[in-house]
Amino acid sequence: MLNIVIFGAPGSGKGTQSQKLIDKYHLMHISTGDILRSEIENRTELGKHAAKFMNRGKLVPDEMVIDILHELFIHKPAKVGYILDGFPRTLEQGRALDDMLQRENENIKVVLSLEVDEAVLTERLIKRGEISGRNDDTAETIKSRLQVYNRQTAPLKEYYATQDKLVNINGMGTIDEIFTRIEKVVDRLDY
Ligand code: B4P
Repeated sequence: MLNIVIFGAPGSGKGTQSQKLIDKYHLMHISTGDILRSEIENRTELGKHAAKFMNRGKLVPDEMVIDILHELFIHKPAKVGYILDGFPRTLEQGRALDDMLQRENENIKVVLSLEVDEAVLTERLIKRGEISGRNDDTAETIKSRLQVYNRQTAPLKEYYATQDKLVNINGMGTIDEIFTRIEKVVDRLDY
């Protein structure tokens, strides 16, 4: 199966490029951010708890997102593969993901890390906040999310580099230019 992790700081284009990957390769999209936002919108207990973290630019506790993933893997098996967007975000989540996939005799084929300068990230997120009104796209929260990324999420790059799965993608330029770089990597994979 073609299981891809799309990785990068907030605003690096994970959601945007995931959509293009789904269209071309027919993968099943798993975005923990989208799932959590839908829980908030539906005012579920999980959503109310998650909002306390997300609105401050913090990560939602590992056990919460790992449980969500677990349920999805059981009830929504992918045919071609998964595109994991925004998960894993901590080493603990990375290890849990490897365990879940291993139980199905599956693994991650590649981790695409979108590399974007912080000034560009901030600019993109502020723009999105103005258009969408997303609660976590405010100047103060963006700063906190970038710090959280550098402290808790970026160490996963080393984890995947050691497994020889990490590919850095230049995430600057137009959406199509970036996707062309991604296609070159994915089309070379054996799956
Ligand atoms: P996410 O929904 O994953 O939020 P994100 O990182 O900001 O999204 P993304 O990176 O996909 O946005 P994109 O660049 O596509 O998570 C939100 C929150 O949920 C987290 O902060 C955390 O609290 C919680 N959470 C989620 N998963 C979790 C987990 N596993 N563990 C714990 N907590 C978790 O888009 C950004 C903007 O840039 C868009 O407006 C887009 O149009 C624009 N853009 C994209 N590419 C562009 C380009 N090439 N040029 C110009 N603009 C571009």
